[in-house]
Amino acid sequence: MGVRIEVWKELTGRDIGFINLDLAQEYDRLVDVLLNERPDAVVHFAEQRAAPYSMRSPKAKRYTVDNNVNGTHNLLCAIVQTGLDISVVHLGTMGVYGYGWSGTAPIPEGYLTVKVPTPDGDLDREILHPANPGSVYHMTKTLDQLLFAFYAKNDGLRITDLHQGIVWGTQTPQTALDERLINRFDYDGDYGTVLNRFLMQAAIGHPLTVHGTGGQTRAFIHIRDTVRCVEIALNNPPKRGDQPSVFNQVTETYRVRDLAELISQKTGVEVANLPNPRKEAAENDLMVTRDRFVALGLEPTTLSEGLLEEVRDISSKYAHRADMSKIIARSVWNAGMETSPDLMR
Ligand code: USQ
Repeated sequence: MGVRIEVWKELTGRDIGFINLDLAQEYDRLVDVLLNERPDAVVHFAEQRAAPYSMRSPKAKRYTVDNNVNGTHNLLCAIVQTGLDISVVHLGTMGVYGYGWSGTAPIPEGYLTVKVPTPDGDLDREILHPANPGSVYHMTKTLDQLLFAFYAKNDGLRITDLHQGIVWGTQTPQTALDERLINRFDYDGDYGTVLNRFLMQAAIGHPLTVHGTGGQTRAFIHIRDTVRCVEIALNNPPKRGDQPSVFNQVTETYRVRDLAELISQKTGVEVANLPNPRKEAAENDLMVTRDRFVALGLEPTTLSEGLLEEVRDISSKYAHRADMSKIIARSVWNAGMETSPDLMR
């Protein structure tokens, strides 16, 4: 972190302050930081972010809930305590909606219009889309949604929740300025996301690790668009008294097996259909409404040859660091579920 901050200063002349604080544990320090800094906005990324890690053990499940839910609540409570008008932009997940619940109906941006039958006729109501998490990690993000709804209603906090899809890619225009600004690249079974894992596997000649049939359809976004979306959200906060503003932060949807086939065709690396360590639908459709960011100026980065190659090139460059024993996903959703042995040593 120290090096990256120094390099950023060297390249741009700008300072980035850094305070190492545990949001879930150090409440009083958090209040002091807010009072000293008096920020206009807080971007809240301070959560354990991996579904497989959250299912790894009772300890990991408890850590994920304690850290994520406490951290979010501490932030909201601290903002109210300071009395400052600070807007919050939170990194949520598409996984709060679950997969397949609404069939082929497009998933709306956070809220669903429903009819409530009453003895006096139907009432039209807008409700938070039903939560349908597929892991302890995703469950914490659904709990965050309730915290946001309460603090927006009770205290008038201005909150934006970004329901982000699976991030792929490694470089943003900022990190590409200097190798010392390089971002972390997770390829392991717990933290690596699927498309980056496939690209890394292709770079080292490892069979592509498709879970089950690969019929899982998921929403994706390139890392460049992630940072652009956060910028757009910061510039367009809700008003005091509004319900939390929800954006679906995704640009495209793909089926896992189609991504594997695409990469296999380009690289000649074979596809391996492995036992799925997760409890998830083997096949699902996914339609997502994602109009809000586009209306506010996002120009979606789509899956392109050049960007796929950029990830593969970076993976090849650092291939000597790959630990083959970390590639197979081994966090299982229920005790006793089957996992694959290592495919390469
Ligand atoms: N998968 C494979 N092979 C692999 C890895 C994953 O077939 O080697 C499959 C998984 O079984 C799953 C799908 O690919 O069906 C996506 O897995 P993932 O690990 O890429 O994504 P996920 O666990 O859903 O979580 C990631 C991020 C999380 C974020 C979420 C967005 O780790 O922080 O919230 O993507 S979303 O999936 O839209 O909820």
